[in-house]
Amino acid sequence: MLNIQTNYGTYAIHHLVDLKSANKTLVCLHGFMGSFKTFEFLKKQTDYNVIAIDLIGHSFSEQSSNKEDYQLKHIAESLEQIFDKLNLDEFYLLGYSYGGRVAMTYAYSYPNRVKHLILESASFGLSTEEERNGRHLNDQKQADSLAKLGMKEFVLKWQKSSLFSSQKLLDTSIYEKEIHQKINQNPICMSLSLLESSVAHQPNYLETSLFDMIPITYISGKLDVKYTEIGQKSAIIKQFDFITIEEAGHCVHLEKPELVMDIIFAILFKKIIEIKSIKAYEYELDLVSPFKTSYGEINQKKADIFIVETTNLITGYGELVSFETPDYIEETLQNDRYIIKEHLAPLLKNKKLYSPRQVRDLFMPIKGNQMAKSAIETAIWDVFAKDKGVSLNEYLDISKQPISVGVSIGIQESEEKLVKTVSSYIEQGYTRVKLKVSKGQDIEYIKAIRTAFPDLNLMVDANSAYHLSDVDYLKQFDSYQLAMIEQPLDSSDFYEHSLLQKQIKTSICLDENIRSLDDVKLAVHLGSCQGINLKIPRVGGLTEALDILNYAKKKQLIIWLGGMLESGVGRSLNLMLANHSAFNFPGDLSASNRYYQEDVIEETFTLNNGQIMPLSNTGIGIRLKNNNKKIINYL
Ligand code: OSB
Ligand code: MG
Repeated sequence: MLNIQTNYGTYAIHHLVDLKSANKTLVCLHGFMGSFKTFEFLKKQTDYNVIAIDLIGHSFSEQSSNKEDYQLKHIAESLEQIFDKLNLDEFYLLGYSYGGRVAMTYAYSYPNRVKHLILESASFGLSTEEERNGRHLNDQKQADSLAKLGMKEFVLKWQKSSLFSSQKLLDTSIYEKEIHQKINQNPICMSLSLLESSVAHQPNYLETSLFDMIPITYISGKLDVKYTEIGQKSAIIKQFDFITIEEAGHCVHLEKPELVMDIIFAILFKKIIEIKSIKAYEYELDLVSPFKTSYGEINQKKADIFIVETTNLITGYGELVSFETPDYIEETLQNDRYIIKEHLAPLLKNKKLYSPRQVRDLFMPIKGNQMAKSAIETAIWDVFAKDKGVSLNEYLDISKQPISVGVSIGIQESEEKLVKTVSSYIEQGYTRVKLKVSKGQDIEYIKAIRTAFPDLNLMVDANSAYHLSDVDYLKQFDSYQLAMIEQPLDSSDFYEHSLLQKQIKTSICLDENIRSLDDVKLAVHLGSCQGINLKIPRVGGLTEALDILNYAKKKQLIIWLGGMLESGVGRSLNLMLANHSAFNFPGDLSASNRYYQEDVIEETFTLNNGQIMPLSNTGIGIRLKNNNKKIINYL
């Protein structure tokens, strides 16, 4: 921490990451009752320098009792002196709420050093004398309330504002840290800040030339209706970029730190993308051997590979994994093509994207159809990683290591045939075997495998073959040390699974009915399962998958990565995620030769000591083989 004396008080300056002189610098200004700690989430990155300044009267800056020090134009003057002393000639300026108003005041008075202004949930100012007077009276009331209640009660009352209500959904530890930081401020200084730095004493920047002087980006949380409207309406009159984030309130950086980080990165490094086209190739892939489940058998799988191209000519690939028949879940390939063409692709038209995480937000008006969404969303993750010049592994900050994998074996003609098949997979090095079962083609098969391979890490997948009335029948499974039984009951049931789990010892793992983080929460709270098969496409893409992984880690769930008989495109994506630290069981990730006669990508995944290595090139790392297929236009 550095203390810098100015004409209007001494300020505390915090370098949040190791300073590198060659790097760009982001200066951050916190909100009312906040501190430099607001921006600690930016410590995770090393791409740019982060300087957070405690505003006057806040945290480590001077607890000044001098009214003048709190006037916005004097704060701006102090900041100019600070930047001068730091020899900071050029920087990006981020201001949250009150800090956003300080940032505007500074940038308007001293525009030369500011490359770009990023405003998070900040008011531009009021238009009429009447509004300003009203605001002043209200500030006075707040200050009186602070004097009467003291810091703690005042903060608790302050937090009751609808601007912050969504924060209560955060982890209690995060929420309490936020409250604690505010309670520790000096009440006299907070009162001065409230009164002297008020919106009542600033111009309405929408009526100034600020927007012609500096490029501006405005961020709001969609649940904060007031500031979202301010951003939206103002962006129509003035030249600036407006971004609103779903499922976040006023304090966007607290509720969606990754998204805010991505937005900052995109602005600093000019990595904002626009989709130019979406196209697809339609493949028909022949399986090396038929895949039989409790609901049907296939010899061939159709796979559409989506190709997303940006205006700066980056190409991302995503796989549509749905089946032609709605027998695994209700989604079908034919319908997904329609959904992408008519409903998803148009949502991306002429949109600036700062983060792959924004795609889930953009797709939110369209219900369900997760696999359709995932095909496009994952292609856009590929684009962003490529634009940054790193593998998706690295982009997600997941280590690149060989991954222990399992194999999913379809129902075989006979027990002898099954033992042979399993034996050959074990010889190849697979560390976990999953048997597909259906009623009648189960116990004898399990028994045969268990007898032949007493120590094998073995599990079964029923794909909804049983009914709750089969509970006594299913109890027999408990004698075979199965790691788990996947989706024994209906593909949309949670309740009966919870009843079943109470009566059988074998852990239930849910697959078909997990379409979102909400589904995982429901399953956990009902006790429907102990494990989750996480398939990126079944939950609508990588953003939701990552949220599920973070939740699973906190709840210490058994979680592993499932497959959809993907071609090399989807498989490479799966392998990029499979080293995520939340996974704790080998996934359905097999070598290329287990699946198709011929794959769609140049690369092959081979098994080495039971492990597969993710690819290393940028993005998902694949190159599509040349083909003479017709290309289908979606956008
Ligand atoms: O239920 O997990 C399933 C494949 C297609 C459809 C459903 C399922 C499966 C698998 C995974 O078992 C096979 C794989 O991709 O290795
Ligand atoms: Mg399954």
